[in-house]
Amino acid sequence: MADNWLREPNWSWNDSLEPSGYVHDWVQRINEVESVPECILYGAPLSKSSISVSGASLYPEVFRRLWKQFAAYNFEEEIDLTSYSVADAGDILMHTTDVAESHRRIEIAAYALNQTFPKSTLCMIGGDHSTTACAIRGLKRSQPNQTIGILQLDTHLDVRDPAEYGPANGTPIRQLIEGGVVRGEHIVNIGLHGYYNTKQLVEYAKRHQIKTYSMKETRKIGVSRLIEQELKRLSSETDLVYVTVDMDVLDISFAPGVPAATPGGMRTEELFEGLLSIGKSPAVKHIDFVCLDPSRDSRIEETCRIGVHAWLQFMTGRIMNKG
Ligand SMILES: [Mn+2]
Repeated sequence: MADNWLREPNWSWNDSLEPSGYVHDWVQRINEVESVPECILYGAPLSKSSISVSGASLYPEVFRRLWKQFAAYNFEEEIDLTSYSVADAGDILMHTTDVAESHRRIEIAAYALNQTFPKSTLCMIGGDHSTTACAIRGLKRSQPNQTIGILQLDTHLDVRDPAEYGPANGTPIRQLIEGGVVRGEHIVNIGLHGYYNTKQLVEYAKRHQIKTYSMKETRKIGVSRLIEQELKRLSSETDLVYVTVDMDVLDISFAPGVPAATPGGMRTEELFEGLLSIGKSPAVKHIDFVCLDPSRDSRIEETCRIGVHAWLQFMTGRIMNKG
């Protein structure tokens, strides 16, 4: 059937003889679950749409290989992750060369997952940042009368002109505004800093009332406090919130595997703390993690490990929200 492009992921690393208490023993394949999962994971392995060369399409597979090294238990919060049900729906099959067709498939997959599992939290593993625009369009198509708010953790505004760059990783937010999918005032960007957004792009964001917080302001208020405050505001003004985590929000010294990471960015412990708060918010319907490129990462795969840890923090927050 052409309306579902999801394919079984490579689970060969996950085969173990007996349950060991690690993440791969906890996450189930979607066709194995008996009741509706609380969270559904799916991969969007696309980076042909990246403005600079990117191997982010490789991340969903590396993500699933590395999670084998993480216990399904959060030591700091004393939380057993296995009390939360997570199903892996696999990766969306990408077209070999046709980026527009691949984008269409991501939109359809997000739509279909939301239609089938309206109560589950969705989590997309990218891919470059162009995939976010597709997932949000899919969500909107599934719930056309619902207003969507976006919380974006990013070094960039991602409002470059689609007329010039096309549906690339520098344009997703502007695509959504111009497409009438999300209103500028329902978008919050946290993590901006330094010299990575031109004055013209900042002016575009102001004109469309995108709410922005620099790293400096974020640190002054506190990452968690700011995120909690903005999620509360977004949830009072919109029906559901989509969170997009561009891993380039991280400081370059933490993230060799994110080609667009920059000096002066977020520290890992700040990102982890923020994701706990995001996980705790009942307003969050969908989250994604994008722009992590395993082909640029160090030999010890440090950035990809940060990516898995970041996702687990969100999961921990989800369980804390359940109470
Ligand atoms: Mn971005």
